[in-house]
Amino acid sequence: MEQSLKNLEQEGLKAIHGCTSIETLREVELEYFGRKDGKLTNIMKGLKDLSNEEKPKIGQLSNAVKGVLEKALAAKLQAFENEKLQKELSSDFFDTTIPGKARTVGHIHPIAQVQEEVERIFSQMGFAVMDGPEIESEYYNFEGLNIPADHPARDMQDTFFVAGKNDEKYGRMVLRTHTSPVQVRTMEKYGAPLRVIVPGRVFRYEATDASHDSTFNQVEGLLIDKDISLSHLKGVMAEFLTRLFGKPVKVRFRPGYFPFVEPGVELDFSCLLCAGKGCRVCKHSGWVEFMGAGMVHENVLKAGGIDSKKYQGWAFGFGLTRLVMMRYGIDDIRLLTSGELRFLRQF
Ligand code: FA5
Repeated sequence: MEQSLKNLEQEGLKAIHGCTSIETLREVELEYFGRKDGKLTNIMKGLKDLSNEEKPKIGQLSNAVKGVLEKALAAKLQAFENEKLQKELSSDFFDTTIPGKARTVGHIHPIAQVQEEVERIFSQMGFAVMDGPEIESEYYNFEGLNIPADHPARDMQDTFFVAGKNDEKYGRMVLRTHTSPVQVRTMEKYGAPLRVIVPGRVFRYEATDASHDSTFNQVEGLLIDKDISLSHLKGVMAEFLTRLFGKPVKVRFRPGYFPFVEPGVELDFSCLLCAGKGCRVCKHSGWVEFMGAGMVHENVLKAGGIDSKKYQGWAFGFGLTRLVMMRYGIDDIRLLTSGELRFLRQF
């Protein structure tokens, strides 16, 4: 009995050490300690049948064997668990000494930056910011603005036509050549009084050069109320440009022609570079050409459903892209839509 217990211990240790996985270790544990038919369990169960002389000796020995095997099982289990942990750690290894990867953060395009500033200043003066479709009908782009189909003023803006429907009232579809179509749209929608600006993209079938692009941005302004005159426009624009440039700016009117205003004007502002003395930027005139404007034509008010006997107002339209060029001293308009990051990262 004594010998077979010693053999069992050796055999058990060998089986434990030979295990290659937790699963096989569980099998060995069952083989020796299984409640029903474990090799050691059976010996322990048989202790009661031994003689009084043998009982304590064999009892002690089997407890010792049990202890040795249990210890070996626990050590082997621990070894497997350590191995598993080690594997997990090495696959998830995170080297805290490696320098971090810098995340690049984008920024707002210079045209959008200036547009936001323009919107902020006009909002402070009580103007609402409106929007309109870039694909527009001939009616809103021309007829509604007092430019009939056979009028030579149609040639002032070379137009991209969009293939498709040709409605009897609204005509063909075009890429809007200016933001002015939103004048009639907002009058129809909101009536008078009105105080809005409309920033947006416009398109012209034009050859491009350093100061002309075929896609550019404009800002339209429209104010309709009682007893409105061009002197209000002069005051609003002088205030707007002064806030935008952060120094006092003067404005002046020259006669201008646009079919949708009467009278029509061109507005210039005093050159900021030379303070009116004359330089290369203002072509030595002391003034920079800025925008077209005028009192809204009676026919346009009519198209917008506004009673011209009660209300009148003015409208203006300036090139936002050109303003951005002036603001940042950009000498080629095409850079702004080139997607060239080395250029854009400067702003
Ligand atoms: C107009 O588009 C009129 N709708 C403006 C207007 C509105 C007048 C309301 C009266 C009342 P004009 O074609 O001049 O006007 O264009 C206005 C501005 O857009 C110009 O002053 C210029 O700054 C800019 N612009 C015109 N063509 C180009 C172009 N090809 N590239 C970049 N900017 C341009």
